[in-house]
Amino acid sequence: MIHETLTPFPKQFLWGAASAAYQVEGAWNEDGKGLSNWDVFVRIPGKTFKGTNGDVAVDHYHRYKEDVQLMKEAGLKAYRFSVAWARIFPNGKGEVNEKGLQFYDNLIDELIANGIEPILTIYHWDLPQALQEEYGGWESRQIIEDFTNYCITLYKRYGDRVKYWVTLNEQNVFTSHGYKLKLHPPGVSDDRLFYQVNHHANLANARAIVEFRKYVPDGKIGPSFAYSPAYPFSPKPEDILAAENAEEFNAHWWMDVYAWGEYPKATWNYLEKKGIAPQLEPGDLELLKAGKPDFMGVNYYQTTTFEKNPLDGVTESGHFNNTGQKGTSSDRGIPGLFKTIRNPYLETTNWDWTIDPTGLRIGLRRITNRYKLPILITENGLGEYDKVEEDGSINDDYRIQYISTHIQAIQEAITDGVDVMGYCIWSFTDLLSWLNGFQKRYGIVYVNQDEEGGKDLRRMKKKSFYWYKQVIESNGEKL
Ligand code: BGP
Repeated sequence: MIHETLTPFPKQFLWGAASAAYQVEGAWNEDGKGLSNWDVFVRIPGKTFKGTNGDVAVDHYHRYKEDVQLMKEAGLKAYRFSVAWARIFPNGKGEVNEKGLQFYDNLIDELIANGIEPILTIYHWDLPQALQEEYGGWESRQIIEDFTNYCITLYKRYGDRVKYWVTLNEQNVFTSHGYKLKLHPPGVSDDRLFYQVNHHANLANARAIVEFRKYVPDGKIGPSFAYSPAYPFSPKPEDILAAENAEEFNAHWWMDVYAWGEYPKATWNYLEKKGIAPQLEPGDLELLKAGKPDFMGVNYYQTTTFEKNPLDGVTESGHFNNTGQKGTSSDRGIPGLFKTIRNPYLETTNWDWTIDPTGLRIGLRRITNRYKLPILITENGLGEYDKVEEDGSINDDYRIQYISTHIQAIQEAITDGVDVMGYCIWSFTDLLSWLNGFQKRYGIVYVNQDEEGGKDLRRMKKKSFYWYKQVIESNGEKL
């Protein structure tokens, strides 16, 4: 559809920015915080780019007031942040740490005092290490009880002020990277366990939503899904089928459960035949159906293109580009289902992520047609190298180009009829990229921090900061 005129963004549109506790806070062992799985994982040699960790990150824990002032200056309507579970429960359960609760009280109050709507992510990957050690974290159904208790603690404490909540950030990423690809903690590769862990996360997500209704009846809650819409490489039916396989395996496998409480059929049958389908217990499917979200949270960065993969074809053990050397990532796939292939029509970043604003529109429409839920875009942005000029300016026109074309695609989707509640750029300040150190920058505010550390961490507004401010002021009219 090519529209002659575009529908304006809704008046209440949440123009925002997002972050995650481990990537910004630092203060990894302060004020009673317990260890998280990431605090431990990053210390294993070779796991992250140049061995970077979030011990200091960008020191948001101590500089949150300054950061919120910058958000106010940019005119942000919303700020999505995550709570570090191990700050609230240093051992994941049991005794609560009042100082941890207090930190987020302060942050939330500061945001509200400055006219910024808080969007709270309950879990953005930093699991209390104590739970990993006690029962394998997500590997055990015990996690459901402890996660629910953690959620209720947050609902009771912040539910009066926080109205937008995200349950799990990118469940598809933390389970697959943790239990298939060995890239995230606990660094395991075990297909059966991966599907079981993911099932526990689904149950925890549903329970969190069911409990939410009791404590924050006027709030809205949903998961954040990392959605990379699948394209077929060619019009060959076998490539179309490969893309359908990928869409079901990589997207419906999660979003169908969130929205309908059902696992998609072909994937389920495939896994059952292989003996790796998750084990269900009585009551599981009822719980999944009961935990209906208010919106689908979407983290969108790129699309992926697929072609047929024979039974003796490529596997998932390809090379990932975590160095920023363009062209170093390799294709991956599941034999008999699909394999990735470079899309000749799309530019890529230095980290080999495709740049595809139309893919966002396509993804938003697919979600709308399939699930009929409103969508909150919980992340979208460009990770690139930035250069500070001699006069201190940072001219990140490439980031402006990326974000503006994606916002335009959102407006087109809105004109198509998609209900988009808001849009969070990833990220506000620069921050630690989990595996890519500090050189892969996302912020509209530069932070003087690098892999060597010891910098003064000062904040500097990039060109994109001023640009985004004007986008917000004009409610998306001035791109
Ligand atoms: C998402 C995560 C974020 C963030 C972003 C950018 O998957 O939710 O936490 O890191 O991707 O990814 P990266 O830092 O790997 O470039």
